Amino acid sequence: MSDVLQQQIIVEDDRTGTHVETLKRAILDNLFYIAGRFPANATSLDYYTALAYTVRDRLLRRWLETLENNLDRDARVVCYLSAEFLMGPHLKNNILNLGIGEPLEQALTELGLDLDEISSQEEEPGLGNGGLGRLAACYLDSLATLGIPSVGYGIRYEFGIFDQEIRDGWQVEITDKWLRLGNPWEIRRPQSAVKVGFAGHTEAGTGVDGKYRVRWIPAVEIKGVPYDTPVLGYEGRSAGNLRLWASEAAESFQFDRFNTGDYQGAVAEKVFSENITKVLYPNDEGIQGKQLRLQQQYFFVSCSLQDMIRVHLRQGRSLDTFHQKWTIQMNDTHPSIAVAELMRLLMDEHGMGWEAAWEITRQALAYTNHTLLPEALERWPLPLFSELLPRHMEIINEINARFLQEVRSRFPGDEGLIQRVSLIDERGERYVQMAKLACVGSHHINGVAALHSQLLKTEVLHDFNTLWPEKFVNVTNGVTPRRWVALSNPDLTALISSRIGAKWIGDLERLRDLEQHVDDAEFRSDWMKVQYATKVRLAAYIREKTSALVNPATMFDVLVKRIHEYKRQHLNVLHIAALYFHLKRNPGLAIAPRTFLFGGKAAPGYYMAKLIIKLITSVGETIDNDPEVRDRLKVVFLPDYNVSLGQRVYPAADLSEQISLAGKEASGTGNMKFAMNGAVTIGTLDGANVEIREEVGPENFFLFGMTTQEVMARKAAGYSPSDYYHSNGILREVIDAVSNGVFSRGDNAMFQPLLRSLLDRDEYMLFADFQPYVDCQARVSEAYLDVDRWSRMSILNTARSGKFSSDRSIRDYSRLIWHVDGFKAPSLAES
Ligand code: F58
Repeated sequence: MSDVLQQQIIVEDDRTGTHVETLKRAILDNLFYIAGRFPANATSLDYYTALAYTVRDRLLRRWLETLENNLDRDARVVCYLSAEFLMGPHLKNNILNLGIGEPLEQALTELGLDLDEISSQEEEPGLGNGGLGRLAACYLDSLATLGIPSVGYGIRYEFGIFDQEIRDGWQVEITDKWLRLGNPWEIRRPQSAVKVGFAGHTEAGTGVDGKYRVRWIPAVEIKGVPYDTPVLGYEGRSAGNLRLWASEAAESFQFDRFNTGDYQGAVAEKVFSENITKVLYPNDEGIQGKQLRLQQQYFFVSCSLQDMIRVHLRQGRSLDTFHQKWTIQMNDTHPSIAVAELMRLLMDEHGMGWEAAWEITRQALAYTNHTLLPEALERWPLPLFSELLPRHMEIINEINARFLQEVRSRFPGDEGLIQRVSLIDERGERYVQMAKLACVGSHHINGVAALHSQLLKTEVLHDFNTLWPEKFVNVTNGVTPRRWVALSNPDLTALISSRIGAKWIGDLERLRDLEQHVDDAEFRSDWMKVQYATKVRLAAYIREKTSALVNPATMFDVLVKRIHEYKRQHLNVLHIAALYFHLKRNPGLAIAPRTFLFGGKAAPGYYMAKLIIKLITSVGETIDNDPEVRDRLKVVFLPDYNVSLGQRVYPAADLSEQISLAGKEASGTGNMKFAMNGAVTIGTLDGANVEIREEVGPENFFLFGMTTQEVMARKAAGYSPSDYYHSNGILREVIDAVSNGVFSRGDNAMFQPLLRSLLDRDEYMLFADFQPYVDCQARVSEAYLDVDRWSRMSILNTARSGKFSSDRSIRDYSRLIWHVDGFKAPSLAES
């Protein structure tokens, strides 16, 4: 055959083609037409914009095709209502899911560009605090991957979670301006805007049909404008939608007031409206919200429900079938006002009677609980609630009256029960209790790990379990292996795929096939080499960001998550201090040198958490200044822990610290990300640690600490932390050192609040778990010195982490709660 005939002629659309030449043309085209630049004077940011649009063009077709397809299939839609979606950077994730990594890298190389440099320009959308928001993002990935029609509904905060800087060892918060440079991934849909009311009063009367009707006349009305972000599934076969609402003024300002000289009054409504989605509350569990928080919650819930109803009616359906078409998952209680709002919309806006509306509401909604901390259960002072949402207050009172009536008839005379389950807390100042509202208004209630779901039934929601045991199910959390392994850890991904093929990325149970390679010395050695290389990369990053020098040959012992007393970062610090004194006394000791890495943000108003950060950095500084120990121990606090940093950290960890007090962490999801990447866990029997240990095997997990039962028993018997202080010399030495200013340049006042809380109360029982933790850490050190043993443990952690894919979680939700199934178009290669 002649050369001319052999040459394939490729005709591709510049917006969808994926061959190298087409991609190069598309990037340059977008650089010119979108970023408005010639290559000669384009910056990395310009190239980021050009590349982002090039990738976006390619996913829009799949996205719109999926939406069409869902319409044709008449499929049930999962609506995931969440006040937070912590999506992480989009660019590389979309490249991965589109499967265009190779031609794109080549195109960029030929253009003299570097993907890492370009993608580092992307500001990550930090629209969440931690685990709960990130879980929502993993679930959208899996819903799209499994081809389940889905919409993630949430809030388009103008300012997401603050950026964290560390100055003089303390956390400093910096405003997150993620939209500053634009956001190529979203599409504003002003034609789908809806109106949301606040405050005002209600009027009861008779509708045109002669039936009793209530009208709510809000004092203010604002506009919710949706912004859509396509969420592509793995292999690009289907996609979902993330629809985030931004608040705007219904009118830009009131001309009548403006004309009469009342300038401030004229714009007051605009300011009120725009404030609602201005900023994400950076609160951690337990810190109660303010009025604006309730406004945010109601705002996005109302927008989302109105959106569903509009689509439903536009498709020519009757609202009697609303629950058949839409299944709505409430991510914690933040969207639980949906119970009252759906009732209001069905009754007041669409003329339905109470019974029918209640039936539909209950069959449409389901509730996921994410916390066992009693202080974290949301409740709103009744006066605040009824002023802001007077109609919803009436509806909730009616729901409550009917509910309590039902309870009375089932459990006559049990007034204690009535008081405990009432939606309104009547002891002293009155509150609306949102978890109870969510329970009453939902067809299913789930916890997020087996232990957590069990404790919900026996403790936190015990009475509701007595009323409706059939409502309670468990869905153990999961994380997406696309972002958390394939994207974060490309070298490990390549190594795994070289042995067992690449199908595991879409079917994580297949990782089990790695087990048969665990006895292969060459494989183990390759595994450890990959691990070492990721540590070298993280060390370089740490050096660049903090100027700290980290030795990649040491064990990387990592604790990254929000800073909270129940998560016990300070227990880790106590161990480091104990090790420090131990090494000083025994300079010849043969222990594995360690680098302790910490990361996480403290809620700005949570003083104790901020003090814990200061303690970590202070111990780190003392060790750095001690030539006797600093080659064997190193402590680094990684500033600004977020999704991007997580992607660097999980792959580089040897040891994963999951050390919360048993019964406090609902699940944890970082624990899963570590295990998938081959880190071995040191942990308590808390949250999903229990299941991780079950899966990977007790011999591949370092367990310590009290069980939940032991915690309860010890509390009941009267826990006295000072007994431990007096009877344990190691603990006493550490506590005294902190107290005497050994780690704070002689300042013996700085850490007193923390020490007092430990010595007086120790709510999270660090002292009780201290010695078992120290002993367990000694076993870790010993195991780490045995490379053979450690590499086997590491491989088996990855091989047996299949259960923790969010694909499995979404299948569980689909089977147990949503009753939906997926449909996938042929893969891009097949179509
Ligand atoms: C977390 N909750 C749980 N809440 O603590 C964690 O165990 C679990 O794995 C995760 O949810 C996912 O199920 C959590 O992240 C928050 O961030 C709330 C945000 C809004 C204010 C209260 C805390």
